[in-house]
Amino acid sequence: MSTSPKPVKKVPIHLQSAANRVYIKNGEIVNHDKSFKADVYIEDGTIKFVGPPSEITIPGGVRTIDASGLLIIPGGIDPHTHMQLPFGGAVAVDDFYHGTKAAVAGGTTMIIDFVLPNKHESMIEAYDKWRSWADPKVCCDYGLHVGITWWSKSVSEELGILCKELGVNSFKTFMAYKGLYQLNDSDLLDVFERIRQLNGVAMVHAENGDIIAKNTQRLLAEGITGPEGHELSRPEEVEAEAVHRACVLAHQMKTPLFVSGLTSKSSAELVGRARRSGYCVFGETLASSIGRSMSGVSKGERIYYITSPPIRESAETPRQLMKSLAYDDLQLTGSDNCTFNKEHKAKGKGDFTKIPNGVNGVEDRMSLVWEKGVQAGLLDPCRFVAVTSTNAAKIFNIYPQKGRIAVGSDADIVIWNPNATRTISKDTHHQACDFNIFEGMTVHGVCEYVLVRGRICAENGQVRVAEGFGRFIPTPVRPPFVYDIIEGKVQSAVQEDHPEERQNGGGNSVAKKFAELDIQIPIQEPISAMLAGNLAMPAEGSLCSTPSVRGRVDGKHDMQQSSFSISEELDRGSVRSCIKVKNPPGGKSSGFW
Ligand code: URQ
Ligand code: ZN
Repeated sequence: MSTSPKPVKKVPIHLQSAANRVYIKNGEIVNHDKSFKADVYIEDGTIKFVGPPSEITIPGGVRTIDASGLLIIPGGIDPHTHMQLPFGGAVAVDDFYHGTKAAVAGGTTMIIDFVLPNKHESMIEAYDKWRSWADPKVCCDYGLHVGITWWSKSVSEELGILCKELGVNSFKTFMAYKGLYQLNDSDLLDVFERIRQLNGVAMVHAENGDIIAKNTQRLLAEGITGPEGHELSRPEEVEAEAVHRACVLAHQMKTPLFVSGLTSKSSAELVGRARRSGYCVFGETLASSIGRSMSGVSKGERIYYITSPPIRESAETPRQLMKSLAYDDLQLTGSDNCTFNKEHKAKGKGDFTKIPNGVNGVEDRMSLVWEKGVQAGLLDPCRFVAVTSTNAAKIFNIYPQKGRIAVGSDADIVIWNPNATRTISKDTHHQACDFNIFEGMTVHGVCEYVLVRGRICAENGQVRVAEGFGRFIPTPVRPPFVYDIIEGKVQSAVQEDHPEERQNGGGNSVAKKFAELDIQIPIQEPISAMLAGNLAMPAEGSLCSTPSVRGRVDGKHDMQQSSFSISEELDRGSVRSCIKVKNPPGGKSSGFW
């Protein structure tokens, strides 16, 4: 019997002062629905004040950041990452530490990763495994989607536990990866039906896996074994067919659907058409697809760009997808960050089916969307915030805790320099992989500061993160921005119907009932407009074309008062707040730790 004391588990101690007080002045705040000049005061990881400097008195010892000429935006939310994923006979090299450090360096302050159980593995055991990987390592907050890689009564029961007890509201299905993750239509219908029953969000990787398998067999038999075989096996129409089918299956089950990783104009247009037909569907595209195409990539280099769905050949595709984001055919951007080193990719030399799928994107997503969207004149800054942060927060039901600069929201904040540029390179990126698919690209949009729950983690090019500082963020079921429409509580104006139909409830049966009873349903602007903030005329002097003025913080705030209390509702157009600040525990803070 050992007598030596059991080693005490080393828990990282985060050197945070009790106050964590930061004041950001002279900046332009950009939310998804408006932009305006205001100062921001942060304490203990939460935004406590947003307003003019005349309305707040700052005590000494608070770290002050001058954001003159800079934008203050919500930290990016990347809803699609695969850190340290075991896949294709390798393990993705960006683990939850390097991957989230890179995320923070690029202005993303929350990721939503994927639990991908093996077939016949318990969903909950897989969830526990992912939690054990992520919790000790993440440098920023994170959430989890769970992949439904097989289906049975037991899986259906586990979905209920994941929703009710484990903070999961979104479940990924695959129409590709035959034999590994792929489900058939019958199982997809059962899965979507169960997700609807739980008020969750269904997600789909939409490529027709049967066509891919057939094409792959033929290509290999014809001796086409190089990386070019990857895209040849899954051309755009193989994605578009699955996108359409997924939308119909989900619509028939009345289940909200998130189509992840769209890579082509044809697929984006299908999602836009489904939305205008009243389907509750959201489309995501990726940093890799809006950042570049395969045009001009040499045969020998192609092996490093293999991801699924593939980066498309046409040089037109990135701009077409960015326009889809601008038109609101697509609602958000992810990275699908799943990185392998060159040696791993080389395993597929001579057989493209052996190349582990996945590329980088988590660090460069924000700058790429700014460069290809705002700098290119296709997005305004508000829409940039919508598609890189807010829409993900709303769809996965963590808004406005995340995805907004507002009193009461988490202080996940990026101070963004829209005019600065940086050149992307493996030599300077913070990712663990030994190459970067955007190598040599110069992009506008640079983070001058990144705050993760009030902690300054990136400052003028220096990244100082704390391993394990991030938290798991539960994503509750029934996101109102999704389910209010599904349940007919509001009628979405994006749905094309005739004006008279619209008066008596349009195509919506609940709305029809209300019409018979002469109950007026508030005609709510389309979910996408709400998500994107395209609700009202531009506010005076706004940077964005589609803001709506939602009221402002009122009342004088003297920071020297006895105790800090906030009586302000989270930013729902709230106007009143009363803010008094005590001196930090133990007297004045000695400065920002
Ligand atoms: O398909 C996915 O999303 C996972 C398995 C990562 N691999 C990829 O090619 N994107
Ligand atoms: Zn993925």
